[in-house]
Amino acid sequence: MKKIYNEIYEKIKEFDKIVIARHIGADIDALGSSIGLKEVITNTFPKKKVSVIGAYSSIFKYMGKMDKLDEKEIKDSLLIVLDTPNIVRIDGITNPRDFKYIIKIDHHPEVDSFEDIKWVEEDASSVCQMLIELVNNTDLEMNKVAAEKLFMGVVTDTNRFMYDYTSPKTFRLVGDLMEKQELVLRPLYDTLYRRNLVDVRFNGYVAEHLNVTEHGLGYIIIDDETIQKFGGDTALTGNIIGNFNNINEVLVWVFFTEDKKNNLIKVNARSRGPIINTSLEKFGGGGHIYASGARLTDKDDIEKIIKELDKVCVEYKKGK
Ligand SMILES: [Mn+2]
Repeated sequence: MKKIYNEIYEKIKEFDKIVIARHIGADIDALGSSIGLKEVITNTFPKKKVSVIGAYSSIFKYMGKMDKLDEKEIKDSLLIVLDTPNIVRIDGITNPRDFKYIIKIDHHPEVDSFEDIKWVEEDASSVCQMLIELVNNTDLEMNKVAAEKLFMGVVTDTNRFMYDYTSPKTFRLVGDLMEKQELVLRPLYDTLYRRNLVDVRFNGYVAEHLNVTEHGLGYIIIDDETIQKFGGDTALTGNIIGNFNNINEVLVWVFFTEDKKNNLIKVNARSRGPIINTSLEKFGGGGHIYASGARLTDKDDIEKIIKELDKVCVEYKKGK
């Protein structure tokens, strides 16, 4: 293991221009890891030019701003891809191989091999956790700004240290970080978890209208009219989907959200047992085993996904 820390560190040291990318539909682990790593690199090597690319996230605006990719510099730059297993999900880059050198750091099951060196650990709680580990084992220098971003990524990807991937190592890394960087938790948790009333009302709407099959699949189709009624932002579903965990009658839950502007249906699925990413891969999506998504252009796929995930629940119950 030691070797990979060093290889990554040496490449970061070698390049003057570094571009950091992460997955589309960024979550806090993706944003925290990319912005946190930029902070760590510029803190250690102030002369390097480091750019974090990808779409700006308005719902997570507190995580920070994005940089512009300078096309002319691609061929001389090091690309670091975080939290993203496949090329089509890298936000802002179509041909990663145009970069001079590519490092992939990820905790998703592997899909595409596009990198020169990789550090993929499926049982790491988050990429943010992996980066704390990387910094601890190299001459990269942490600071408080980076520590806060990385901490928030660990907290959210583990759902406040609840998911199975939360390990003794997670607590050791985070505990040590908290102590050394004097992290104060209250403002960080306020940033992450304070909600707008519209989210709470939307949560109530979904709770009220969720269909639940006898096998434990919860599903809801949220049309554009409903989205407009709650303010018009389709990202709203992502804010509340985590609230439907730990319900006796619901094993897997999936939200289909109409995105009229982009003419597609966003699929957001979660599970508290059955493996669901393989099901969504059949519809061009994917993700983690318990948290996956897809984007549909064909409305007929909605019914197919409902059937597929219901079957997954049946098989899971049989196996128990
Ligand atoms: Mn992640």
